Amino acid sequence: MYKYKNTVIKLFQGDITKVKADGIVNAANNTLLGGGGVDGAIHRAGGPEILEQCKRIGGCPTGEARITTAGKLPSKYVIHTVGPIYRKGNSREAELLHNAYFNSLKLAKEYSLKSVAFPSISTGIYSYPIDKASDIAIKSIIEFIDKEDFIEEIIFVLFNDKDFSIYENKLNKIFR
Ligand code: AR6
Repeated sequence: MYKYKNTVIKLFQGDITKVKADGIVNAANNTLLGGGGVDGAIHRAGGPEILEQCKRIGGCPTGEARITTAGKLPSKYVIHTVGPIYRKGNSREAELLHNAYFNSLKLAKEYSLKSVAFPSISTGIYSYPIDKASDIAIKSIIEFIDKEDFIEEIIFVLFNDKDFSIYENKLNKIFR
């Protein structure tokens, strides 16, 4: 557990669909109509209520975020954001990934969510290198807290050991 200003930052290894937070973030695609990875897991565990709302929303540009309720998930809301597909790093990927984190937190704040859980956006099917992506994830939340507002709790949820250790090492360096 880490603390930055008034925000508690936690790390959790495992499945984000099991996390009980006011909001969990989904690494979606521009259609918002579901897919593989964490997106598939969230829709499967949350049930059809989420997809119905996503259809009504009608898509989301890369770097932006949209919100639905969470169906059968233990959370209250799902914030769907779309990270960039990593090409060679020179197609505005860093800026778009930053925007995905930042805009997810803005939406969380608009809905007065106190706790928000993030998966590692773009580092699966969209192949963003985890070392670069984790820097952006951490910097983006710090910037949000500095510039915008505080969130009581932010949880980074990492699916595997390797990603978890990368985050743990970086957070230890920054906050300890
Ligand atoms: N809980 C937490 N993290 C998970 C889970 C889970 N249940 N499942 C996978 N991850 P990805 P992307 C991790 O591919 O790269 C979809 O088809 C995974 O190990 O889910 O942003 C969408 O519809 C990785 O570290 O998302 C888009 O088309 C991280 O979540 C596309 O994939 C992100 O991997 C988005 O690709």
